[in-house]
Amino acid sequence: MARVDRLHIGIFGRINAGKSTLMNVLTQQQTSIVDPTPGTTADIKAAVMEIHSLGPVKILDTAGLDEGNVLGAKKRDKTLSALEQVDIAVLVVDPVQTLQSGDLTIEEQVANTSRRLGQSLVMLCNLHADHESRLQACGATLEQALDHCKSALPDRAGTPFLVTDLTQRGALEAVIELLGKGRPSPQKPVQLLPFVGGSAPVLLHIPLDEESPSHRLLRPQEMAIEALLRLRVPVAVTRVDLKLARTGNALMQTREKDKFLRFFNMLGGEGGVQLVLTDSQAIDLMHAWLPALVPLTTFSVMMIHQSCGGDLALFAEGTRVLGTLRPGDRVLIAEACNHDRMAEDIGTVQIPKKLEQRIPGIHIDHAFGREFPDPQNLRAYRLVIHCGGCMISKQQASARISRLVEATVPVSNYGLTLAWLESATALERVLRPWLPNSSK
Ligand SMILES: Nc1nc2c(ncn2[C@@H]2O[C@H](COP(=O)(O)OP(=O)(O)O)[C@@H](O)[C@H]2O)c(=O)[nH]1
Ligand SMILES: [Mg+2]
Repeated sequence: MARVDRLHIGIFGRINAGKSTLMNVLTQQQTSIVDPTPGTTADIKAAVMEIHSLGPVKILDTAGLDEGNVLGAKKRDKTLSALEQVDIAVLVVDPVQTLQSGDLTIEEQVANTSRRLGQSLVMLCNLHADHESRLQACGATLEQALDHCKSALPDRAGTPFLVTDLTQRGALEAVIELLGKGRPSPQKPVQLLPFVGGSAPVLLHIPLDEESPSHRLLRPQEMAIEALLRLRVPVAVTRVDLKLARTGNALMQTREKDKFLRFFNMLGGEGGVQLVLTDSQAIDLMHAWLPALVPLTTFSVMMIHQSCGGDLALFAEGTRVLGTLRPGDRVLIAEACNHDRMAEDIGTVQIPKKLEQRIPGIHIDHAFGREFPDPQNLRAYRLVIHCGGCMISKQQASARISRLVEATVPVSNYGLTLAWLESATALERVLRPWLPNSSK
């Protein structure tokens, strides 16, 4: 995944607050149409760019949240789902407009949602050219108007705040400074194999097959080798012939097993090898061959751990729910990309077929691409099984997790579900190195 990790900045507020003006100031061009006609910004406008002090960013300009008609309601839904996916929410207000309306519903909705999702929030009070005369007309001072706006913030003192006229010189610098104050603190990168260290060897089991491309290993295999070398942990690599190991011929099976165990014992065996990391398709053999106390996990769990930001426990808990499903229970399989589906597609064919075999009468729905139910509709499901999510941004993934957590619906993913379908005890074993204190 050579995707740039962009900071997502969303611009929210009422009609005519100056959201599109802000977008254009930031992008320094006419990205969005600016006009006093309500509803000018019809859909979400996105711009990607580099801001010197912030790095790569994606900026989203949204429609006014106070548009009243049917189309307005549709735009509002899109705007609110954009709000779930930002790192920084910029709440733009025209303080005079806000004061005149005497209402803060929109501002409170943005501020509270963003706080609930743990995002950064900043407020930009945008002074239009005629703000003084409009203030006079309603007999208020600017301070009173600003105070009124700030009262929508759950954390008044802690929310970065800027008063500016976006059409004036210096506005861009001031806005960038505001965004810098709102910038979330960088997350610590997730270690690939956080529990590995010291001088005992790690044994990688990589069963190449006919389809394996020559001259290179798969990305997770390369990643593991590189991470271990950086840690100066000795790495040993071997390959079992899966076909021979699975023939009905006991002699051949024993030979493959003995060959593998000889190598394992040469490295120090049980107590000497700190971890065996295998391709998931060989988990049945490794689980059966290796003594029960030898730590064993798979490349696939390693990747899941990293892609979910280290929060494997959530997915482990969700996967255990598979064992409690009953006929009539509803499961949602969610696939974030819309790729061409092959005959043996994992999400639409393989997993449903295996689940229906194991739990006859189970009810399976699908969600593809961008569609993902809101918390209210999620509650119909006992479990959501999500794809690896390689096509969605970190922000989209965490927005989905937030919805699941809010709906209190457990979540698993393709890799862990397939492992559970293979063997529930093997699944617990491959999770253990990552979650040593887990209940099972
Ligand atoms: N003088 C001045 N006018 C502004 C400012 N921001 C917005 N406007 C005007 O307010 C109207 C609505 O602005 P727009 O950015 O389209 O608002 P949006 O609906 O929030 O996207 C336009 O006529 C803008 O020219 C500002 O900072 N200063
Ligand atoms: Mg607009």
